[in-house]
This record gives sequence, structure tokens and C-alpha cells, in this order.
Amino acid sequence: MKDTTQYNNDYENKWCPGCGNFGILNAVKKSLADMKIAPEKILMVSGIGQAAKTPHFLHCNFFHGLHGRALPVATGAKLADHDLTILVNMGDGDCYGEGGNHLLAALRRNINLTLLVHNNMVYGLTKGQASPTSRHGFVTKAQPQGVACQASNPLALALSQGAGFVARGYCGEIEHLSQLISAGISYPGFSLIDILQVCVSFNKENTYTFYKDRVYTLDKEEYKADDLHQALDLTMEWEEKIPIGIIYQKETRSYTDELAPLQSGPLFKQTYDPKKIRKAISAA
Ligand SMILES: Cc1ncc(C[n+]2csc(CCOP(=O)(O)OP(=O)(O)O)c2C)c(N)n1
Ligand code: SF4
Repeated sequence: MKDTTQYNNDYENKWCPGCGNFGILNAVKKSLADMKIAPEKILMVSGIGQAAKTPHFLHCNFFHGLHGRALPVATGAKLADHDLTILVNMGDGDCYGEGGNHLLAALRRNINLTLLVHNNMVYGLTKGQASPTSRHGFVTKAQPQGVACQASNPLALALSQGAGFVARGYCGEIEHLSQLISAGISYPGFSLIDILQVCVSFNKENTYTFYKDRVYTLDKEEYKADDLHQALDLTMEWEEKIPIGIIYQKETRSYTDELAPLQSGPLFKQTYDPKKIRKAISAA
């Protein structure tokens, strides 16, 4: 095990004992240590929620902003300095609800970011309302008669939008999850890792026992993650068995590779001619 202590931060942590976020935090540290990425070369961006507090507990650059808005901030940061390793940590509500349209834009752009969605199928920070991934019929204090709409399927959505790297991890399989995170960071485009995260306080259905009976790891030898239709089929598998691993991966060229001005180096290092900018503004 590589030394993960360089990423430790002593910010007070108030996650509930047993929260699945601890496993995700450990997997992130392990992946960064394995990949030998120095804290100053990492930027972690988040919005609002329990998942969004993750960067507080890591020694690295971070930006903690508005609910659902992490992806546009991360996109701007990547355009300014595409040499940074940028991880985005969001809850399922934050990403698939409040930030849903930003997710669609990030998928279309194929901007080189690694998005970790802590999917506990509930709004944790605000004490347990339903989120977009809560199952139809899921009972909460705010939905006492059960959720009346269908749960969204974010992995199928991402595939339908042309996503190049789609994976699912589980907070109880830290070694496996850290490998997925490393693969996402190495991927030269947008990577979505949806992580099954246990919320011990507000989701009494999707527990460690629930996942223990269902989660299985895709065999790297048997399952080649390059067939879109097979991948779509896998995203539909849920009731009896739940696959984790890289569900789909294709060759790609990222947004920052597509943009000509970035080929001369990160934007923040480039000089600019104020006269040209004034001319462009007055022409607009
Ligand atoms: C625009 C906006 N709407 C609602 C809220 C209130 N709010 C704060 S956290 C949260 C839910 C967070 O749930 P999720 O993103 O699933 O993350 P978790 O806490 O479960 O990790 C909500 C609704 C807010 N802060 N801003
Ligand atoms: S409420 Fe749920 S998501 Fe939030 S810290 Fe507690 S267990 Fe974790």
C-alpha cells in the first residue's frame, strides 16, 4: 500500500459513523497515491451535500461552490489549466437533479474530468428526501406514500449521450473502486463513475447487506467494455444482480485536445493582446 498520508487533511468530519463516503474518500486517496499525483497538481471541485464535503478532507486544491454547479466550475478550471488533474465529487441529487443539465453539457463536450457521483439514492444532507435515483415507491418523510415517479438511470443516460467512459463502483469495495478512479483519471476524456454509496441514516433499503447479496465485479477477461449495446444492457441490470466495473470505454479525443488555443499550453500561461480583445468585444 502506497503512502496516502500526504493527502490527509485535519478538517473536522461530521459524516455519520458507517457512512459510505468514508470508503469513497479512502479509495480516492489510494488512487492518488498509486498514481503519484502531487497534492498541488490536483483540483477537487464540488457543490453542496454530504458528498460535496469530500474535498474538505483531502490535502489538495479545492473549490466548494453552489448546489449542482460543480461541473461548469471544473470545466472553466480545466480550460484555464488543462495540466491539472480535476476530480468532481457530487451526490446523486447534486449531479443528476440540480446539476442535470450541466452533466449533459459535460458529456457532450467530453471535457477531461473525472466525475465521482456518490449515489446514495437520497438527499443525505437535507435529511432524506427522495433524489432522482430513488426507486419508484421509495418511502421518505417527505414522500410518505412513496416516490411517485420512475428512478432515473444515469449510466444509460450517459451512454445515450455518447459518453466515452462509464463505470460503476461500490463504497464497500475500496481496492476495486480505487482502480476505477485511477482508470477514470487516466482516461483522456470525460469519465463518469457512479458509486453505490450507503447512507446509513436515511436509506434503509440500499444497505451494505443489500449490496453484499447483489454486487458482482465484471470480469476483465470475459467482459470487454467496448460494446455499446452490451453496456446498455448491463445498465438495466439491477434487481437480482448489480454489476460493478468499467461498463463502457471507447477511444476518445477530449475537448481540450479539440481546442486550438490550448495546444500552445495552458491558458493561464499564455499572453494576450488587449487590443485584439477590445476589437472582438466591440465587434460583438
Ligand atoms: C439550489 C439549491 N436547492 C436546494 C438546496 C438544499 N440542499 C442542500 S443539500 C441538498 C441535497 C443534497 O443531496 P445529494 O446531492 O444527493 O447529496 P448527499 O447529501 O446525499 O451526499 C439540498 C436539496 C440548496 N442548497 N441549493
Ligand atoms: S446522512 Fe447519510 S450521506 Fe450523510 S453523512 Fe450520514 S450516512 Fe452519510
